[in-house]
Amino acid sequence: MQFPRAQGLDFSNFRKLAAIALCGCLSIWLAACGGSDSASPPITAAQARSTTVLDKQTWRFVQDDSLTEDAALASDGSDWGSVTLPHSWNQSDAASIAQTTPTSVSYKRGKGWYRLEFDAPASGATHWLQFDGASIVADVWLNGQKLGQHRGAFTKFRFNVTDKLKPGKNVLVVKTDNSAPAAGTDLTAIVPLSGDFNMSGGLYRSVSLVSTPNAAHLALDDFGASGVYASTASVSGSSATVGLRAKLKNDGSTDGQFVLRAALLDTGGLIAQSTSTSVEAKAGQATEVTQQLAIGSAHLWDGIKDPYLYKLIVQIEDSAGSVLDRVVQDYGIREMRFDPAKGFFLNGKSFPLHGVNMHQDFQDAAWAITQAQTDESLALIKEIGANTVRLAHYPHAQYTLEQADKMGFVVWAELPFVNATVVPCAAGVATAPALVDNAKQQLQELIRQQYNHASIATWSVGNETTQGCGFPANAVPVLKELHALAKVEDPSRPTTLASNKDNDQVGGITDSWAQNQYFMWYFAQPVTALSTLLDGLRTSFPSQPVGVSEYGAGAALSHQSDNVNDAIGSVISFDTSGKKRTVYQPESYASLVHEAHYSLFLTKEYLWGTYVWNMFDFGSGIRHEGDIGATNTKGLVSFDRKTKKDAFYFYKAHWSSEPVTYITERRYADRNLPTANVKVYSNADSVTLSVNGLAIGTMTAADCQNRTCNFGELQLSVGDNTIVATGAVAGKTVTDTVVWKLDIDHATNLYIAAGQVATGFYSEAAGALGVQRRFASDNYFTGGVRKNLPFGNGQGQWAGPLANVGTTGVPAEGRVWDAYREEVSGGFSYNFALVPGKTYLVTLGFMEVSVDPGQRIFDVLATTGGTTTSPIQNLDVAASAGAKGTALARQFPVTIGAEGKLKLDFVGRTGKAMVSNIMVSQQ
Ligand code: GCB
Repeated sequence: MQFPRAQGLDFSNFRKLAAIALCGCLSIWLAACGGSDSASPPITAAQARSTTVLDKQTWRFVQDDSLTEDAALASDGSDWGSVTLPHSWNQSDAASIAQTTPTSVSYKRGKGWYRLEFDAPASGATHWLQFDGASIVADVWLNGQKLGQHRGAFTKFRFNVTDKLKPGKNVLVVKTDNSAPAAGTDLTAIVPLSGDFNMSGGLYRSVSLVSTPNAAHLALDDFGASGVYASTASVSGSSATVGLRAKLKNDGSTDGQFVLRAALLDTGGLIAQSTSTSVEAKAGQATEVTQQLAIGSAHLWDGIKDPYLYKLIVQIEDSAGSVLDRVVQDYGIREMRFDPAKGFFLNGKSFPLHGVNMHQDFQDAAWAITQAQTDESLALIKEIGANTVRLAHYPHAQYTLEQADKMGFVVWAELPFVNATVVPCAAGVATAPALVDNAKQQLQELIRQQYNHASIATWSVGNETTQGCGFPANAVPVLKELHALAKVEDPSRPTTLASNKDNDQVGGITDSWAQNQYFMWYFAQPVTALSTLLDGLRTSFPSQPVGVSEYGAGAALSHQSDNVNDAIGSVISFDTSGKKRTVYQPESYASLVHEAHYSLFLTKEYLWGTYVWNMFDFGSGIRHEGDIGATNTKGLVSFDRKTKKDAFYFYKAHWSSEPVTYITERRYADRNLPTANVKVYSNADSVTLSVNGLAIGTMTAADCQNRTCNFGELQLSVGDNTIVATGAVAGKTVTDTVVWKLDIDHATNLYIAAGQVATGFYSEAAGALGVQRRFASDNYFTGGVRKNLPFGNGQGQWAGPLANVGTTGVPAEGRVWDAYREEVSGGFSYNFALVPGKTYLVTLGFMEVSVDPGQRIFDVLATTGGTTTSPIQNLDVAASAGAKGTALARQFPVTIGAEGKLKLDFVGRTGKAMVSNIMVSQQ
């Protein structure tokens, strides 16, 4: 056969392809679009690759760790359950139950067996069983014959079953194993070895049968990829060049002559550019063809504002022009650049990336999410106005990437090399070569499978591997190897990694990098400390662009606060019985964390991107915190996607072009104090506030620094307080309304749990006025510092005995004693607004847990109507109570002066003054 030279265009053929691409499928094309190209015979299904999705057939399933391979293969599955895909046996444990119980629920890790009977395809020259993802290890048999094993929970893999399919009925058996990587098991050689997320088990993505009409095909055996690799080689003005590599695999028994034809079609179906190359492919071999498509007037993919996508069509034809195989994908032409001083650039323009992280799970689904659930998640990310998403901590589904391309999100894609580098963790144990091989395999799968997505800006080779034991020896060389491999696989994209410590050791390994830092959360330090850290990295690694890959705070929907302004350090995280636990997670504290971080980021031009951890609450069996179990609560949106937390609207006010005017703390509806601070997130020109129809005030955009309008303290009335915020934007208005209720007891009397950050946890039985008496969190203070008792039981309560609580005058509820306010120097005070002329009984609760008698002696002064008295003098709590952990009460009456104020000063004589709780009851 003569070796044909590069051919000219066959426009009629490509018009047909365009029609298919636009109409979505052949049958629709025949019905709706066929008229446009009636001169050419329609392409028949037999000419192109066919994919039969097997998901909705009847899969038999059993989760049984004791089932042997022989027994499983011998079973006809009739005594197993019936499921459809996507499926995970973790749909109904941690991802579901934990949401309704505050206790921690673990998730089942073990072995699940699937069995499917399916019919062989009617035609085709090669056949492939394709698994889009099976967790973690998958062993696959067809008709009793082992096809192989895949190791890695997130990537696509295929088996060539051309010679193994039988005419008629075939039996597929799959074992998936998501067991934890216990020491001595094979699972210790598969990444990830650990992580703050659940490794759901099962066939949680799609399974399909792919058939090609000819033995020559675009390589289906190339790490699960499409066999086609496109990247934007250059963009200059309006012209661009797209570089293509295609792998042609000839699985036939004879050598052949083929034409490889490629084209980019615009959204109108017109060919923007095309090319074709003649190629000889030897029997049984793969041949790589490189091509270029130069486009004179390219419409660029430009992020969320214009995510323009061409259709990339690559096909193999025989020398007579018949199509033998074809790959059709969306393709966006764009140029991305990371600058160490100026951040990220898209298509030559500065484009600061602001966005969110997300995992691939969903409440009641675990990892077995539907496309509709992915759509729901991405729609929320679009709504908030993010322009980038970090798909943590592993390769996400192809569908997610396709949607990210379409919606214009810039994507951080990641290898699941997370935290641990070796199991078991023991001195001198080195990272296993088999683990490194597996990480490399998964990296090649990630890059090849996701190569063509316009959205992907960077490949991350690891997350917090500095935490693994044996650092740096066990992680640094591996990160270097992975970086080098990523550059070979895809020289066009920079690598990155997420680091949280030992930055001097991991800095400089990858092209760019980013920080996971939880100031104000895990560290009791303000964001100024983060600022110093980032500026330091900028100086130490001047040529490596730095970003912030994670920051955030837990927010429990049922936890609220009266005042979080000095709460840094009192919201602490600690482990008990292996569970990560941050007990009190007021939503408003998380909001404060986000406000502080984001306003800092806006001052740092060099940051290439910042990513909130996390867009959604997600399943994490190692956790038990806030008000739910087995869940990381740092989401801006709840696990079921139904509730947007306050901080969601903070970002929406910054990022979205939609008008946002949102009153925070709507979930704190039953108020515990007679005043409330009103805070509104808004991007409006001005915001006007009213309460029960009465105008309170107007703030302009300039008053609302950081898109946050602080209206200050509002006096609430007994009953409903209907707060309305009206934002005016370009002559139009948007309003938001919340209703806060105040009962007569909490309007008249004050109950304050000093030092506490979360409100209302601490309740006494019905009070004198016949209503429940709830303690507010700390408020109305000046000076001093919040202190927690040393927790020990994992429930946020002091581990030691609590004596005397509940005796006359002292609150009985244990949690009222969990914290206290303590002097730093020069005393601290409380300032209350009370009714002039009324007499109140002030009851102060004290509990000593740290010092011995004689070491803390202080006075309490009361000032009202211009007169100061010393109702408590020389108080030595440890001596008077008799023992640590023993409650002590002191009471005194006070009649309020004409100005309606009472000031209590706590002043140390020896050591530091303190108070545990305060009750001020009108007599
Ligand atoms: C991190 C990890 C992430 C955790 C997060 C947290 O640094 O990268 O996987 O979920 O912290 O919430 O602690």
